[in-house]
Amino acid sequence: MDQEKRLHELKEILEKAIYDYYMLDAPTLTDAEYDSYIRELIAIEKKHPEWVTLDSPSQRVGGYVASQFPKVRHPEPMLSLDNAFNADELKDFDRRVRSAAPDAEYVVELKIDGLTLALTYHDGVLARGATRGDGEVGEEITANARTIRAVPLRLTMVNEGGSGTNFAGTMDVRGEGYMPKESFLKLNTEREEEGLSLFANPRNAAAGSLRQQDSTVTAQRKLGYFAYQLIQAEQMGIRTQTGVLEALSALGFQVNPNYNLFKTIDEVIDYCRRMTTERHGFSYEIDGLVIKVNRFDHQRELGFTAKSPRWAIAYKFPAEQVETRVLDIEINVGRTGVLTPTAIMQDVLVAGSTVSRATLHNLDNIRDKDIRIGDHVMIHKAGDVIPEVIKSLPEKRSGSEIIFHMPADCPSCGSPVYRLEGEAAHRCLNISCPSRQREAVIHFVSRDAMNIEGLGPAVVSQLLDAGLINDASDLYYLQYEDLVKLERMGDKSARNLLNSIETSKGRGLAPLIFALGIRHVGVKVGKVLAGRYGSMEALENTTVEELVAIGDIGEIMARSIVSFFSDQANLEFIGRLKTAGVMMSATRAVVSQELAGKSIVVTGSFKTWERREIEDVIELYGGKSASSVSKKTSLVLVGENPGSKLNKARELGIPIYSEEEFKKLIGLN
Ligand code: 3B8
Repeated sequence: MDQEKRLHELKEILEKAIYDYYMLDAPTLTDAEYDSYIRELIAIEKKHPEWVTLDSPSQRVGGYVASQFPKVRHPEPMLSLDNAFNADELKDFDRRVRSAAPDAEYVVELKIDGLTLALTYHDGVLARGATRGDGEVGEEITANARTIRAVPLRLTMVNEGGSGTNFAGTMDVRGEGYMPKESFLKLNTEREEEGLSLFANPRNAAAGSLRQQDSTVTAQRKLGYFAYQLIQAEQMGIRTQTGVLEALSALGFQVNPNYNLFKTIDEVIDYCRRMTTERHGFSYEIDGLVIKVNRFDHQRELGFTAKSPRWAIAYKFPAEQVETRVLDIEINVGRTGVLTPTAIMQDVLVAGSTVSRATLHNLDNIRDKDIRIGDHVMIHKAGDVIPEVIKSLPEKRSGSEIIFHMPADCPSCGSPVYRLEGEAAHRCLNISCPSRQREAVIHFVSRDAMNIEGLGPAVVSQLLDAGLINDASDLYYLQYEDLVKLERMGDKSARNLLNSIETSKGRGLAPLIFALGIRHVGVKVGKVLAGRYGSMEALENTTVEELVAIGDIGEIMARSIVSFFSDQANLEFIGRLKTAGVMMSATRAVVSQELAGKSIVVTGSFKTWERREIEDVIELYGGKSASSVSKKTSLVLVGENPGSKLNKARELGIPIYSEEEFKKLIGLN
């Protein structure tokens, strides 16, 4: 067959496979098939380098198949648990359970803060260990799983009372791999002495340990494992979750002993309260409790949603507050010139990781909470992630605390700092302020923007300090010889960096618009503008009226956009990008034209897609998604729990499509 024709055919097959896998969650090729097509494609491209394009699936290999571990498909998808954060949400759960299984009983287990690890036994012998991955496909880490002492390599024979466990065939066990607190602290102490980067929490440390190429390293990390699920339990005659835990224990697994059976949700809630205060009393971290309907027949009645069992829920402990001290307040100057005060604090462990900095947002916040340098403060993690100062503890002051003042001059460039009318923020208005430029470059290369890998804040600083770049456009003119001269930049990282910079040229119009850092223009608006204008040039020539007429864009945003494109310096910046070959028009990969010319409004939730994926699906089939129903709407796609858009569609007589009908329309089933 003609090589060029085969190349196109392979690309089509592979693109469809990626689409089916990542967008539809419905894989059509096995990993082995995918790999074999990719190898064939790469072989042709090697012979004909002139045929390689930036959008070839071969270019993705680094991204998707980067892992060193083989992928394995789980025998049953590994689902995740729904969360409950308070007693009311537990009662809601109970109501749902009771409507299907009125006399259900609950087993409550500790929720170990580790990572799910699936073990497969053949004829009683450990054959495979796999991480959760995306729930469908995980990574095979058998050699590393074998190093965990709590993981039996061979199951114990249990043959009492005739209910002998049959080892012939396959047994799949799931549980939580974790790192005990003591091992975690010891590991980080050692790493600190060796000048290595520290793990933020035991869970990350456990994950890092299981993903070691060298399993002797994993062995030294002293991981634990608690088993809680046995896929073939039913076939083995087991009828309850407590039965599973007992059987696992008899087979030689470690089962966490702190589980309890309760008849009512009130007892469960009492227990949750008690464990919330006792949560730190274990030698491993727990982040909540798992509540499961005990009997399998009840579980079956309840079934599953797309992502989670309806018969179980995770009760998550409330965010923790701990005390520490503010040692200093530092100022960071951001991309838009805003001066953000940051508290530098004594290291403290909060919600599982060490924290030493927290944003204080602005001067008003510091004054409202009366936070002074030297103060004792209470901190927590907002959303369990972002460290935040809740309040100061004035009763603990010694008198030597210092009241914070915003500097009169920008700490980065020395130009005067202003507080604009009606704004909480103090700003440096100097657009060539080095700190602002640094942040602008960091934004430009970030994941949702041009997604240039290997270009973290430290490297950006190096490039700016060495005078190799003045702004982000200069990245596209960097030479290999410039890069290798930099400290800590080897031959390989220099090449990789140049590659990612090159790849980013084809990233597309929407991320590029976002990358420009126009005030008020986020990822979403970037997409709207790219979809509407199709090219940078068209956008450069737009007007406030035209922008406002789109509907998704307000007056302030429109002014900001027009003002950005009327600035000569910005146009020159874009010009340098264009000259370097950065793609300036919207050429979104469109798989087909089923939805061409259709404006589609979506409401509700869906089985096949996450809400945020649907817009991409619509675009992939040539359609446009709109946020509100109007006479111009071609159709409204309605999922579960639709909002008021459905009524509006009915009023206006817009065609309404269910998920199934929509899938038929675009030729999926
Ligand atoms: C079903 C049951 C997920 C889990 C589960 O200690 C399901 O049971 C799950 F879809 O993630 N971290 C536990 C823990 C986690 C899960 C579980 N039981 N004890 C845990």
